[in-house]
Amino acid sequence: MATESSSERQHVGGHLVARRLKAHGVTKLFTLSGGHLFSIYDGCRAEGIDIVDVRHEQTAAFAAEGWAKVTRRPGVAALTAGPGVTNGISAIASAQQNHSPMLVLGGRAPAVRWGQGSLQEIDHLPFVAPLTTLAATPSQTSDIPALIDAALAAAVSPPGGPAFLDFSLDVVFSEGVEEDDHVPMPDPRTAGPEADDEALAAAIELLRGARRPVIMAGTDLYWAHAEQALRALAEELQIPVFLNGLARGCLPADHELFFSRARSVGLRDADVALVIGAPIDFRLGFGAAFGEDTAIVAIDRVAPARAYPRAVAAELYGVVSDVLDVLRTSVSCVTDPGWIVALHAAEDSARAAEQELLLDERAPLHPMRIYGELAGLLDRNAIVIGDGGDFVSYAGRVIDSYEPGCWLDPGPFGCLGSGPGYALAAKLAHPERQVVLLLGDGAFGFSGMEFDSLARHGVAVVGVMGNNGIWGLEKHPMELIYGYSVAAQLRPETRYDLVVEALGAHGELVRTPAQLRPALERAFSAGGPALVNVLTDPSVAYPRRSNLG
Ligand SMILES: Cc1ncc(C[n+]2csc(CCOP(=O)(O)OP(=O)(O)O)c2C)c(N)n1
Repeated sequence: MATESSSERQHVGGHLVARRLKAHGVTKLFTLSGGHLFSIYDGCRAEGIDIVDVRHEQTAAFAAEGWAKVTRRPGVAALTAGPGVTNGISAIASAQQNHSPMLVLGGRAPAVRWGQGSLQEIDHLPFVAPLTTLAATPSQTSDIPALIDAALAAAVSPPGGPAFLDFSLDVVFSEGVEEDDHVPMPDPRTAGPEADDEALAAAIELLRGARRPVIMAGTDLYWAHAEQALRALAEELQIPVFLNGLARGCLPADHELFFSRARSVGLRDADVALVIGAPIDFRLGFGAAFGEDTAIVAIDRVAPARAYPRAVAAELYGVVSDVLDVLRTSVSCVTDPGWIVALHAAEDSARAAEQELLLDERAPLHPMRIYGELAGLLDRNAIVIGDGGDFVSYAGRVIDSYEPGCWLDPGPFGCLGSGPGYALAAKLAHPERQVVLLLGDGAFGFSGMEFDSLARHGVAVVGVMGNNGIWGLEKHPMELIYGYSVAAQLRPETRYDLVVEALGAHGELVRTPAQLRPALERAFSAGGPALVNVLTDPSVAYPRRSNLG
């Protein structure tokens, strides 16, 4: 039997990085250039990992997160030492809150001169560690392969999140030995503890007595690949389903048990709520979205990092689909058929009430009119990404998802500027699918330069902008509270369509509803990235109850 000699197992650090990434199935590295990273680039080139370079490190890191969101496999970004890593911090924080598995590779000033003031020298670990599942600096080149294994394992192990490794210049440019084969990543479907038997029994008891049960499922259901178990549970026990975060699409929007507009009444009037993989945070009114008497059964992959803001009747942490299967097979349907009928009535009347705005004829346009038109052009598996304020809130309300991983918003961290990175990664991961990027004109300012990246890499994302000339989600609430607003104005009618044309993309300006559909159609058939700049009515304020608290 042939064995490798130690010289064959000897590689430059950057090649050790790339070889290990490749062994784990990584195909793309999102990055922005920096000399500290050259050895990693050289390794990626040798291993056939595509290097996708962007115009701001924040985008590279958001692209890595976006890759994770649409593939459920870790995305990888490489950020140069110092400012490259600090520029990526918002995306790392976002991935932490979304439990998105990703690996951030940092450059790092040379170890041999540490503390002497090298270019871009800063110790990343103290500020990255609180945001990551693992943060480390290999002290020797030969440590690299095992650390890549450990970092990817930490990224995908429940609850999941970003992992970080940085590579001192001298370590990553030196040679080291690749000792062993890689350790495979844990399977996200089966990783996790065993749910507690007593808690399971309590949950079964509650469900047996439920007449008006609901399921409220969120992002961790998606990461746990539990959409089939969710569907089976809902169908067999006739439980209405509400979805948020990345769970949107885990039950198709046209399923008879899927509800969205009926959410307030559904959660408020439920006697038992199975809260599956969804944090009880501001999106659920810190628990107040449920009725005072609603018994909450919390189900997730692992216990949450935060204490629950209200009492929870049972907590089940483990392999989510196994837990759901046990509940399904232990309880027979007792749902009051009138409960489903009542929710359908609430859903249907809310949908009917939306029709007027979806067909609104005003110019500049009502944002809802844009979604009314867009809905007719979207494929069932289109990936829709939201990056903005009020414009995206409207989309969140009316855009329906039919498959998992088809709706991407920043999540609870709410970072504007995430959209172009998400969109770049989504289209690279799924070139055959429509990828639509919904942008506020304010949001565009954070990473609009990425239309250059989309054009350079030939990535046909269709951007649709709600251009109201203001920071709408801030201006309207401030005026409501203070009677005036500051720092809320943008330039009216800015020609962002011409900006993207200058960057090599296709641009469209839409002033009237009649211009919208032809412009969208041209954008979808442009064969490259496009932006439809729709002038929208700045007097429209999204009807929200609260903003911050
Ligand atoms: C990085 C970042 N900065 C600031 C905010 C606060 N913020 C939330 S929404 C919003 C306004 C967004 O304006 P725009 O994208 O034009 O959308 P609109 O609300 O006008 O539809 C702002 C400033 C944020 N969430 N993230």
